[in-house]
Amino acid sequence: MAYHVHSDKPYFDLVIGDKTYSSWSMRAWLVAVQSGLPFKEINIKLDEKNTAAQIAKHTDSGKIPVLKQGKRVIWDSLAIAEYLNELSPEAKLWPEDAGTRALARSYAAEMHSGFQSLRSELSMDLKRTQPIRHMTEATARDIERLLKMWKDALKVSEGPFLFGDFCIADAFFAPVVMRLHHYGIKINDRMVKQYMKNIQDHHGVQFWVEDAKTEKSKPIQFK
Ligand SMILES: N[C@@H](CCC(=O)N[C@@H](CS)C(=O)NCC(=O)O)C(=O)O
Repeated sequence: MAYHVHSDKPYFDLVIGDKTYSSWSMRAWLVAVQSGLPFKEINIKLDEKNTAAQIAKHTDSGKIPVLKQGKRVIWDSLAIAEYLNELSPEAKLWPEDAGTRALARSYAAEMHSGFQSLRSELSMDLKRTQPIRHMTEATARDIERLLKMWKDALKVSEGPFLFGDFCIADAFFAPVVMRLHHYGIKINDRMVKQYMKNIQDHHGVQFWVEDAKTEKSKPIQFK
């Protein structure tokens, strides 16, 4: 996909995994797209014999996504998102109001460190077409929590995204929206349904999903 690599002079490189499976990569990539800065994508196939060696060329952390800018190496999706916010303040990657910004950061942080059960049982798979047959109570609780958080935010902002305009918190929840969709989780709330549609219609998400369709990858599980 060309539009985020259009410049001869990319501002940074972003090392990411398979678009079909790598939810952490998707988060950082969406923030990168939203930053409006041209960047070059470096793709690594996950779960291959040489994956660790490929990742080690870019970071000692053993994980992607990784942002590289000259000698600077930033790893972990949340650190990358914060750095992009500093590189591109005009993109308003966090809400402008301090209170709303703090709340949006709480949302992103909870997604970043929580929802373990949901993440492992509904591992992101953009090629999945089968609804989930059985769900543990822990995952059902995670989904309940998630929907409550989204409803609370949307009631105040009235959309189109959690805090009005698309922000880092939305990028962090985008892979979960895809999971709920691909695992056939029934959503009754009108506002939440509309939010999920808005995420899926976001230009960055659409580009990501299109790229995933053309990707050849074997089924793997990442949380
Ligand atoms: N907390 C990290 C998690 C990163 C992570 O777990 N990435 C997975 C891919 S989605 C990875 O690099 N796994 C290494 C491997 O599969 O070898 C972040 O936010 O960036």
